[in-house]
Amino acid sequence: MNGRVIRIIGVPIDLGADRRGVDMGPSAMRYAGLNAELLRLGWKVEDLGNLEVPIPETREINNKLLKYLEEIAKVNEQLHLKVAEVIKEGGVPLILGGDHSLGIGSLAGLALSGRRFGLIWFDTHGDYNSSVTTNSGNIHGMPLAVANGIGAKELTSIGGEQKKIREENTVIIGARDMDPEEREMLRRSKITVFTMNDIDQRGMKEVVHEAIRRASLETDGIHVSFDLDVIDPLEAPGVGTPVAGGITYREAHLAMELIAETGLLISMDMVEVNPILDYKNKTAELAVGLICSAFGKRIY
Ligand code: Z70
Ligand code: MN
Ligand code: MN
Ligand code: MN
Repeated sequence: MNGRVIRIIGVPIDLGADRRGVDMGPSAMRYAGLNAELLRLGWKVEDLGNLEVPIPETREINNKLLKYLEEIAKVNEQLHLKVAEVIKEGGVPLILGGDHSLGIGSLAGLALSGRRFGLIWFDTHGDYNSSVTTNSGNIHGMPLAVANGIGAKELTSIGGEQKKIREENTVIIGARDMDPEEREMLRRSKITVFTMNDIDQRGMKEVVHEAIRRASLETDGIHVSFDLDVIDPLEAPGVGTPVAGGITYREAHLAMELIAETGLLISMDMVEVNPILDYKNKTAELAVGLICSAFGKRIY
């Protein structure tokens, strides 16, 4: 298609979530044929393998408001260096999760690379908690806040002290489950939140057009962070945190196709695939299909 190389980085982490299993997400997506599908689209593909991530059974929770903080910080330290390196070499990082705490490292890496990027965050959740607002202590509920400079210093300082995103260029799509104080924090920010209500009222096409417009204002690329739990659990049962009333298979593909058409996609996270809860790898296959749509696959 364009001779550029997609570099796949697996992050088999589930320390950021309460439920085990999303650590197997990278394997499930590879097993679903990710690399071959991307090659078929004309991309060069280089799989960099998985980062080394400890399993919870070998660790202790030291802080109930920031569970596995040290471990998660360490993984994201590694991840952000890899992401920055791939971008500086002209490649496109594709980060496979794992829970969404890896968003801390991918955004820090993008920032470190020096690219001016916008962000479209597909998620049921706001992921805008901190130790002050969290009810769970799970760091996968915090990455967007961390990228915006809010939260534990061990996390916000990865890739430098500065904020990693610009609020004006940041858009959440598909929100339907936010904690009360998290919602207030988001409201006070300049981040745009398109909820399921917006999608119902305006349609996915219009919502994504508006998201692209905002993410591309004075930037030179868009990062997509895709939490599979944004999709309705009837169609994506294998996710870390299933919540009823999500976007459809078709809306999700449409969104990825509209983003592909812009030619602005510079990197992508695909997170929260949980093979334990999945049915015959259905959700991982959906994830691979969405990645392909985002990277230019057309029906006709
Ligand atoms: C909740 C929390 C979350 C993903 C769950 C949920 C956060 N707001 N994120 N699943 N991907 O625990 O902070
Ligand atoms: Mn949680
Ligand atoms: Mn998330
Ligand atoms: Mn989520």
